[in-house]
Amino acid sequence: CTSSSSNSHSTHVAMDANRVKRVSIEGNIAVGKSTFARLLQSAGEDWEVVPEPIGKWQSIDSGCSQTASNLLDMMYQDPQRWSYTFQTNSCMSRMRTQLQPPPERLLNAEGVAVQVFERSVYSDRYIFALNMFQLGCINSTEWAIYQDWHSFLVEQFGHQVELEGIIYLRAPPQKCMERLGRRGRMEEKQVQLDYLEKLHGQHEEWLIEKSTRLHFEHLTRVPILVLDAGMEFEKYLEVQATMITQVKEFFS
Ligand code: DCP
Repeated sequence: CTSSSSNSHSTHVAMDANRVKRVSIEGNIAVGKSTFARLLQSAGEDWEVVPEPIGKWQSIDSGCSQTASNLLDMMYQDPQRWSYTFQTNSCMSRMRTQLQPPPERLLNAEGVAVQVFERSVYSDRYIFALNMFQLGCINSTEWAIYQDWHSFLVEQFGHQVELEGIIYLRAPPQKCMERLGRRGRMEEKQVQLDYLEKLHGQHEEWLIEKSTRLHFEHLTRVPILVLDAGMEFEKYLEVQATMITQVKEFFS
């Protein structure tokens, strides 16, 4: 089996890392991160929204078989067997996305570009991987290995994976459950409210109570904007406008 990848783009600037502002949108499964990211994109700011590479997790080409594997599905079907593999893959694909330089056209007059990500390498670790470890789906050996390579990579990439801000879309787990049901992603059909409650708890500990033990000094200083995503903001223009104003003020 062979595989290769390349991420060089001639239309992208090789810019000094500290001239890119990276912001991540965090929040429970199905809270509406993609919807909110699209809203931000259309809000007129020159921000690049970088979607989560979920399609890659649903279709992994091993190069050795006729059909691609759906690792997201495998993880939900047999979390004990596949959680470590899934978390490794999701974090690696996100690292790659987070390291992509923004297109040149996004530079503002001061030579700064803003990139908005759906989630980050930090929620991969402090929300999902940690949760799977606490649930016993990642064992202590896997957890030690995960943390080791995660810290190593984040430290090696330094500024290139640091965030300048976090937007936390906060909503009751019950609301996320309803939205999850409505969107009907095949792989998530057995997700229970209980699981969303645990993930909600992880978000709260990290972003509100600040009791999660973080391993990166810069992360303890990142400003966090908490937005109430309990309302159906997709439907209501006034709610959208208020949220966008809050974001603009936060980053001005
Ligand atoms: N996932 C996971 N572990 C990660 C990242 C994601 O298990 N480290 C899973 C949870 C979901 C799917 O991947 O089943 C996508 O989750 P997200 O919450 O990141 O994205 P959504 O598409 O649910 O976000 P939203 O509906 O808020 O746009």
